[in-house]
Order: sequence, then C-alpha cells, then structure tokens
Amino acid sequence: MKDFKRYLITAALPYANGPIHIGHLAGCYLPADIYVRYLRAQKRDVKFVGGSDEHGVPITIRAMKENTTPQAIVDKYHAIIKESMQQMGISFDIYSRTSNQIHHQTSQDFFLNLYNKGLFEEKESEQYYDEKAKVFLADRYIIGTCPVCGNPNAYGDQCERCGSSLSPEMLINPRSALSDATPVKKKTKHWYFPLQNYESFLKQWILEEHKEWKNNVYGQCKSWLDNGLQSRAMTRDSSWGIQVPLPDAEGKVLYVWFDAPIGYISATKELLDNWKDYWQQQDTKLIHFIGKDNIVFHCIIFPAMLKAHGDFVLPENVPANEFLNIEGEKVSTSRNWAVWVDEYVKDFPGCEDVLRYVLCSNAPETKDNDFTWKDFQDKNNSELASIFGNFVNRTFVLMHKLCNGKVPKLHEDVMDDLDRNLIEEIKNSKVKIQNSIEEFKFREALFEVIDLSRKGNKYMQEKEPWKKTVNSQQSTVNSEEVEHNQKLIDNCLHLCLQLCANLAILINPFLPFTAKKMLHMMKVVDKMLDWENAGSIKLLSVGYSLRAPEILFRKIEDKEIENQIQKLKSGNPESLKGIEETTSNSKMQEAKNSASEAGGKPQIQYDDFAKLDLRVGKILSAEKVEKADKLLKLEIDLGFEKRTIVSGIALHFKPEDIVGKQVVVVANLAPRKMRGIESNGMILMAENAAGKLIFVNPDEDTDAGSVVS
Ligand code: B3M
Ligand code: ZN
Repeated sequence: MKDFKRYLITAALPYANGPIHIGHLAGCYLPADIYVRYLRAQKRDVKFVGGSDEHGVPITIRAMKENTTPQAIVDKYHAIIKESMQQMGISFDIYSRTSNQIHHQTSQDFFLNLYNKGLFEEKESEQYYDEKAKVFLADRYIIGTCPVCGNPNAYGDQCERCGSSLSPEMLINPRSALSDATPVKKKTKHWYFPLQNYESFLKQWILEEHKEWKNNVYGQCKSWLDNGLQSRAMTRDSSWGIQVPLPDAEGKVLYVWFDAPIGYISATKELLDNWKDYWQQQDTKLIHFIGKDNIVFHCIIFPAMLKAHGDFVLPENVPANEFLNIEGEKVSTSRNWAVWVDEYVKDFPGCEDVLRYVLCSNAPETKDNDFTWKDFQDKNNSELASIFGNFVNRTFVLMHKLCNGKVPKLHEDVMDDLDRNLIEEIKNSKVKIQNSIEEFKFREALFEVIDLSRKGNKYMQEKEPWKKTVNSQQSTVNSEEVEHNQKLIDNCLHLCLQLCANLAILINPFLPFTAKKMLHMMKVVDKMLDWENAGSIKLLSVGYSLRAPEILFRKIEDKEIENQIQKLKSGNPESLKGIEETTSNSKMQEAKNSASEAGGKPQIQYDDFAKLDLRVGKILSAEKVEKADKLLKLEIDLGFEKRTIVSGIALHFKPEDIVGKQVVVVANLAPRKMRGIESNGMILMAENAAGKLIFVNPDEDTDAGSVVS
C-alpha cells in the first residue's frame, strides 16, 4: 500500500440554482464530512474543499424563471446552501464558489495549457438556436412530441415517458423550452476534447489499477470505457460562464463540466499558499465524494483532463453514492417532492444530528434507498433516544445518585467476566469502526457505534447497580458487605463512564453535535476526541466530578411526522423550490424508471373524478402576497360567487398580465390558509418540461361558473 502523507477530500459542487435537499446530503456531503472528521481525529493532514457550481444552463434557466439575472440567482442560492452546510455541520475547510475571480483564472489557465499543447479539436457544427431568446439550445432545452410514444413533452435528448433516446431532429413540432420559439439551425464553432485518446490510459488506470473502487462506480466506468469514448465539446455558446480565453471566441464560455471540477483546485488555491502540495505531490490522497450521476465526469472526463495537463495527481478513489428516494418516490424538485435542508433545520431545531444519523444509517451506499418520515421517527425514538441516549443518561444519573457525581474507582479485586468482556468490546469496536470507515462503509461503522451502546445497556442491566445499595440504617448489614457492594457499583459505573467517553469519540465523525454535548457533560476538552484515545478505559480520571446529564435526543412526536408528510404530499406551492435537475437522467439513461413521473399515477374510477367540482372562472384581480415571493392572491369570478384563491404562480406571471384570464378552478377544494389568507379553491395549470406554467382554460370565452367535466 502506498504511504500517503496528506489527504485532499472534495465533495461535489452543488448547482447554485436552488437550495439543497436531503438527497444531496446523503449522496456526498455527509459521507465526505464523516470521513474528514475521522481523518482529523486521526490527526492526519487533511483538507476538505467544496463550493457552489455557479455556471451552466441550470443557472440561466432559473434566472429566466425568476425574472432576474444569473448573478442574482447564484448570490441568493450560494448563501442559502452555504448556511445549510454549516448548520448541518458539514465541516468544509473552505466552501467557495465558481464565480470567484481566482476560479475563472485557474480554469482559463487550465484550458490554455491544453490548447497550447494542441490537444483540442476545433470543429464547426450546426446547432439549434432560439431566435427569440437569442441563445443556442442544449438538446435538453428543446421539447417536442416523441415520435415513438406521442408524449408531447419529450426532450431533445430523450423521452422520459417511453425511455427512447432521441435527438432534436426526431421531435415532432420542436420548440424551445425557454421561449416556445421554433428552434432554427445555426453554425457555431467549438473546442472538443478527444476523450478517445485517453481510453487506454483510463482502462489501465481504472479497470486494472483501481479494482477496489465501489462496484457501482467501477461498473459504470467499465461500461463507459467498453462503449468507447468520443470527443466532447468543452465550450458552449452562452453569455454566462467563464470566457474562452482565445481571441476569436466572442460569446463562447467553458463548458460547465470543464470548469466545475477545476473548482476543487481553485478552492484549494484560495485556502492555502502551499496548495501545490495537495495537488501536485504524488503522496497526496485525493478523494472525490459525489452522487452517482456525476461518476463519468469525475472518473473519466476530469482525470483525462488532469492527465492531459500533466501537473496534477489523480483521484485515488471516487466513492459515489446512489440516490435517496423519499417515501418510495424519486426526488423531484419541480414537483417539490423533496425534503429541503433549510426547512428541516427550521422545523427540527437542535435535531441536526438526528438527520445525520438517519441519512447515514440509511445511506444509499450500494443501491438507491428510501427515506421515510416514519423511519426517521423510529430511528430517532427507538435507536438514538432509547439506546444511545438512554445509556448515557442512565450512566450519568446513576453516577450522581450512587457515586456522588464523581468518577468512581475501578477495583481490580472484584472484577468479573462481564467487566472484562465489556472492556474487550470497547477495544474491538474501535477496530471494526475504523476498518469500516476506511472502506467508506459508513452505515456499517455507525451501526457498530450504536451496537456498542446497546452492549453498554445490556451490561448495566445485568449488573443492576441500583440494587446494590443498602440502607445503612439496617442493623443486619455488616460493613464488609456494604463495602463490597459499593465496589461493585463503582466498577459498573466506572466502566460505563469510560464507555461513554469512548462513545463520544466513536460517534463524533457521525454526530458531532452530540459528541460536543457529551464532552460538556464530562467536562473534558476537545482533545479527548482524538481517535487514538478510543479503546482505552482510562479516559476519565477517578474522582473527577462530572456535570448533570443533558438529554441528547428528545422524542419525536407523531404530530411532527404527520405535519411533514402532509407538507410533502401537499406539494405546498409556498415552498415550491426548484426546477428539475435537468441533466442527471439523460446522463444516466435512466428514463425507464421515470414512467411514473411522466404520468403514471395509479388508475382511478369515474367516481373519484366525479368528486371534483371543476368550474370555469375569470380572474378579476391579482396581487402579490406580502413576504411570499411565490404567491399571488387572486379574486375569481365563479358566476355564482366570487372567491379568493391563493396560488403559487407569482414567479411565473406578473399580476397585471393575468387579470381577465379565464381559468379552470377546483371549486370544492377544502379551504386552506396560506400566509394568513384563506384560499378557497385552486386553479389548474399545466407545467411544461422546462417547468414553465401555462394556464389551462377553455378554448373560447365561456361564462364564468360553467361546469367542466
Ligand atoms: N454541479 C452537478 C450536480 O450537482 C454539478 C456537480 C459539479 S462537481 C464538480 O449534480
Ligand atoms: Zn416517448
């Protein structure tokens, strides 16, 4: 095994086009953070870098939707994301952003390095252009009818309903997702990176030299390499991004996947004067934590770029996770089927570690996994609170009750097998946990920590120190017996306290806030958490007085869980957060799974439909709702009465533009309060593939109140 002197850990740069959700945490931020905290506790030389990815089409689309500039979008979401990371304890040494000058410079230098070596192919091609929006359109932003299944909202690269791979030419009635204009062909020049030239290097490096990579990662790489690589354009036509640093490149920017991974280098430069040690010394262990949709970029394209440049180390491992589903369904930001981190921390203050625990113990390490609120509650109540928290709490309570609040002695003369076994378990657990973490098996490692606390509970239950107290008033008790019993109590609580100290060290990478609380209770300094201390039963000195216990994990009530499920299912427009991450599916060719997204709700009976009272209405007035940038308050004429309806469409329409429009209204929807306004019904909207909203209304002017059936 190679001897590494320093570690450089990266976690994927999230697009600053929306807040992060728990899928992001489970995918890469949490595992990266656990690993880094473990390495720090091991006193290894480690740097953890990350930042926001602020370029690319997702940002420009979002800006168009919110009717603002890309810069305003990235400023807003970078701040939100950065705060969420901090709140969840993701302990980056630097969380930077790709709009920083240093990153622009670093990326341009990188590009020029390859350019000057003559490594790019310059090619002219015809690409689709939106004359209304004045932009070239990526395939994904061309929508039309699928020639195979007739889906009217198929993308230019793929139909999400039938799974066919498409090209824009194949679409019937193609239109721009941005403006609805019919795309036209226009000539444009770009710089292509011939990945095929790196095929044999990649095959050797990954398929031969990195057989230890996780199966899901290795398998994906193998299939890319087996299928053969091709040249890829590393530039785009756009006004947002990093200028191509060449004289004849007006209006051209670097492809976002060219510049984003270089962001890891720029962030390290920003952090350290000696950044080159981390990027250019062969004894650096570089590890990229990412989600599975980023594998090809981190294992194939970026390493080929690094190789072509020649000055940099290659990643030693890329432990990508699979996806986290929610309540059995894929995360969908456009449908708001997601649990947002910024909302979680507001809804569950002080429970950051609970989320860390649930996401880690359920992490999609080898396959897609499911997050459910019920499971969240169970894991908190019956594992964290009832096992781990309970053990620590009992230990402290009994120590105060039976040992004057001080660490009691360990009396060798009365030690028995139970005591010796527990000491063994403490030592063994450390080794198991350590091995699992080193292999990126964080679920397994966390399970071991909880299991050790379970063993603590069992030990205490068998020892029953509370039964050993004797009432000294009792005349029958002789002093020898009292002394003996006190020794047994001492031994039990001595070992339980040492176990608590061990648990603090072992849980620290996973649940750092909890470890901190435990340090406070034990009145010890951070240094105690050094990994080398784990396994020892000499962490707390005899006679040292400790604080009263704090509750580490409160119970989570049914009501809280019901509220979350309700919030999720209502698709609450107030929290309509994002547009779909548009790239991952096409990258992954995963469309087969998404039939349900494309219209696969379960079948209903006519009676179900007949329950709806659908009416034609007319918008009489519309105004913005204060402090809710997504809501409009509408007055709607339903013929037989006027209604107030609050609708989450404010980002899509100006109030003055929609007055007088006819709409279809669900007239018998139970009233609901939003921002203090009672909403009586709902208007129907269609959403196109790019997330643009379109009114559903009758073909010709129709009397208000007309029944729709
Ligand atoms: N922003 C894509 C994503 O969030 C991208 C990752 C960049 S890592 C260099 O899936
Ligand atoms: Zn289709």
